[in-house]
This record gives sequence, C-alpha cells and structure tokens, in this order.
Amino acid sequence: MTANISDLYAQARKGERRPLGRLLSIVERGGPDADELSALIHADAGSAHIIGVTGSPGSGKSTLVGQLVSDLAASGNKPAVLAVDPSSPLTGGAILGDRVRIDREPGGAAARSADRTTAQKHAPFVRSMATRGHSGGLALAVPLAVRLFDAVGYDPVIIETVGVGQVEVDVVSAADTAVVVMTPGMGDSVQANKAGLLEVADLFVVNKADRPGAEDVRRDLDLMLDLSHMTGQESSTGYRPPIVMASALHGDGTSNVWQAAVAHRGHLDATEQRVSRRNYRLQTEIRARVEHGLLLAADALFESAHGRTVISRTEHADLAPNDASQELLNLLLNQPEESP
Ligand SMILES: Nc1nc2c(ncn2[C@@H]2O[C@H](COP(=O)(O)OP(=O)(O)O)[C@@H](O)[C@H]2O)c(=O)[nH]1
Ligand SMILES: [Mg+2]
Repeated sequence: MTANISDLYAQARKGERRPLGRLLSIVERGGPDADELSALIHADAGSAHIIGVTGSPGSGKSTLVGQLVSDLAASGNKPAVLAVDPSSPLTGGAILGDRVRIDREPGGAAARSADRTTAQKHAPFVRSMATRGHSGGLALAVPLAVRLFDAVGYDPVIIETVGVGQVEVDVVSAADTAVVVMTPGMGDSVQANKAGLLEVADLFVVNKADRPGAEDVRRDLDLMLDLSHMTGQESSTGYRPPIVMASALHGDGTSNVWQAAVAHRGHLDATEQRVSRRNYRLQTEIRARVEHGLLLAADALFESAHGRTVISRTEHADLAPNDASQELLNLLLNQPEESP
C-alpha cells in the first residue's frame, strides 16, 4: 500500500528527503494526486526566494548553481534546485549527469559531518523534471514543484533551465529573481536580446570570465541595457539588472552572484514587488491549469458523437470551419452547470 499524501508531506516537512522525492514524482505525474497535494501545501508556501536561472546550453548554469547551493548549504541555508528539461527523454541523460555532478559537490561542513543522516538533511536537494508522463507538461508541474519545495522549508528554490526557449523564458520570468547566464564567444548578448531575455532578466551573469572576450560581453550588455533604458523598457520595474562577472568552474564570483540576488530580493521587498511577483506566479499557474482543462474538454468534445457530426458537416461544404469551430466553442463554454 502506498503511503498517504499527507503522511508523506508531514515527513517531508520534517526534512526527510525520500518522502519529498516521492511527492515530487506525484507532481511530475500530475492528475488527482497532484491536485490533492496542491491543496494541501498551498497555505504553507510563499516565503522562499524563487530564483530562475536560464542561458544557452553549456554556458555553465549547472556549474554555477552547483557551486552556489553547496556554498549556501555550508553557510546554513537550505537550498533546493529544480532542473527543468522541456524536451524528451533524449536529454534526460545530460540532466542526470548534471544532477550527479551537483550532488557530488562537497556540501560544506554539513556534508563532511560524521552523521550521514544529518549531512543528507543539510545537503541541497536537487531534482530534475521532464515533461514525459505528465499530461499538462511543465507548465503544470514546475509551479507545483516549486511551491512544494517552498512549503517544506527550502529557501532559496533555484530553477535551472536547459536552454533559452519560450518555455524557459516563461519559467524564469515567473521567478522572484531571473538570472540570465551569458558567456564569451557565443554571440550570447545578441541571442539574449532576441529571446526577450533582456526584458525578463533581473541579474546577468557573464560566466567563463576566465576566457577571452568576457569583458566584451559585459560591454555589449551594458550598451543594450542603456538602450532599453532610453526606450523605457525597464521602467516598469525601476531596476537596472546588474552584470556580475563569474568563473563558476573556479568558484570565482559565485558569492557576488548570490549577493546580487539577495540585493534584488531586497529591492522586491522594498517596493512590494515581491507580493506582485508571487501573485503573478499564482496567476500563471492558474492560467496554465485553465488552459489545460480547456484542452482536455476540447479533446473530449472532438471525440464525442456531437463533435464528430459538426466536424463532418464541414467535409460536405455544408459548414465552414469557422462556423464549425464557433459551434463547438459554444458547446464547450455554454455547458449548463451540472446539478449537484
Ligand atoms: N572555462 C570555464 N569553463 C566553465 C566555467 N563554468 C562552467 N564551465 C564548463 O562549461 C561546460 C558546461 O557547463 P555546464 O554547467 O554543464 O553548463 P549548462 O549547460 O549551462 O548547465 C562544462 O564543461 C564546465 O566545466 C567557467 O567559469 N570557466
Ligand atoms: Mg545544465
């Protein structure tokens, strides 16, 4: 018999890692169990600093995040990492490699403790999440996983994305602090501009600063920020994202990245944007759920006898597609309330 969700949750709140891992699997699968969990944890979440990290593959995100969380754990924080992989099992191997690498980080004094259980409790919790097996995809699973980490006491919760696609930009822009990692020699600043990262970034990291060209990246970025400042693009937040130079592989600059993230959180608190970001996050999660519900309802309608009849009428020049879709939409949206 499987343990009950609220038992698993109670154990996870005490700091036990296995029950948390099992709850994250429930989140990944989605469905009624995930919904039950969502309702159970909602009131406990909302205090953690949510940090999103994005940037091209190979820019050093995992190295940076690994370094950051082991430093944080060593100084008594309780960080968690959610590595988001929007693609198929194809890249699962790479993510698994990331996870192992992060888990192998020394983890500071706690991990060196003779008491392995204590050490484990203090080690950063790292979990990768892919879309496979979850009908609603990452749009549903990621916000719930983040709330779960938050509710059981992890802080900060760092979301690391694989690349810089639309899914990643969405994920990261729903964080409290959006970190964009760039590197020299990849045309990253131009790419970032195209992907719309300039607007969502709260903090830029120029990683691999040990390589030639890092200073050029910083200068390009600075110029682009000047331009967006002049066109008023950043005036909505009133915050010019700082640019931090780092060499994550050598542990250089990661503490500056953390300081900049903390400073940004301070800005959010001071301007009450922390609350509006959290509300935006909730709104995004609700929207994703509504959209998913509509998709399921549309699928069911297409499969129904009525739906098939409407659709088949377009095959005989009887009904234009726009009229057919309007009729189906009316059916979908004007369904009478089910009597209790
Ligand atoms: N020279 C240099 N290499 C780095 C640095 N940070 C990461 N790397 C290397 O860049 C490669 C990609 O790093 P990874 O963290 O997996 O990048 P991710 O795909 O963005 O997560 C690895 O071989 C790292 O060792 C750095 O600061 N300097
Ligand atoms: Mg990575």
